[in-house]
Amino acid sequence: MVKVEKSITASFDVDPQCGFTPLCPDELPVAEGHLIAEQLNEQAKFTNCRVVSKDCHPSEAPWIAASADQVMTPVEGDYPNLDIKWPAHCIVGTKGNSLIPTLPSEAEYDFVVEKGIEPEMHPYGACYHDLNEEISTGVIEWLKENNISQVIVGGLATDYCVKTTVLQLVKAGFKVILNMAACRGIADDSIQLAYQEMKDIGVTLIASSQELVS
Ligand code: VGL
Repeated sequence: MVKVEKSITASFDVDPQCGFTPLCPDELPVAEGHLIAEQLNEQAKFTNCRVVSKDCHPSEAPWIAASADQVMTPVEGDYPNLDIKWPAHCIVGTKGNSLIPTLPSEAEYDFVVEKGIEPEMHPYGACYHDLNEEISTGVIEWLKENNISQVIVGGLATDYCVKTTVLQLVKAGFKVILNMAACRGIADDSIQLAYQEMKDIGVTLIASSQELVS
């Protein structure tokens, strides 16, 4: 069991948006992505503080793949904050951008991170707007101001935005618990690598919120 002290712990929902679930099959659907909501709601019961990050993308950007065969190929041109191409997803004002319906409304969260609004930026982690991790989204500062030292993380996708956010939080000094039942990922091999990478830097991996005690 993993003991959690409510007053110093936050629950962090990484990109739990319809665009990463089978509810939006034309975006970036992660298998079973919509099923994470229940576990995110469970883990939040062990905290007084709930944070969410959202991909908020424009409809046109150099990283948007024009066809399926371009997905995950390198972005060409001088774009220091882009790496590979992805299908269009989580575009502001569309269903894909909205939170999975069984989660709280955005207004009910204590802090909301919006990232990826600029066409030439496509960050994965929720803590920085840029890949070099120089432009803060403000969430690390906010958590510290609120005396949070431990974070329980879940979200989409395990092998991209969740992993990157977890690494950023560890680097910033937080103790991180990853709730695996509250995550789903894109590819099995990269999910396993992500788990290993997180374990190696001291993240506590739990199978589900049932391993938490207050
Ligand atoms: C994500 C790939 C592309 C994620 C976002 O949220 O994990 N993955 N964009």
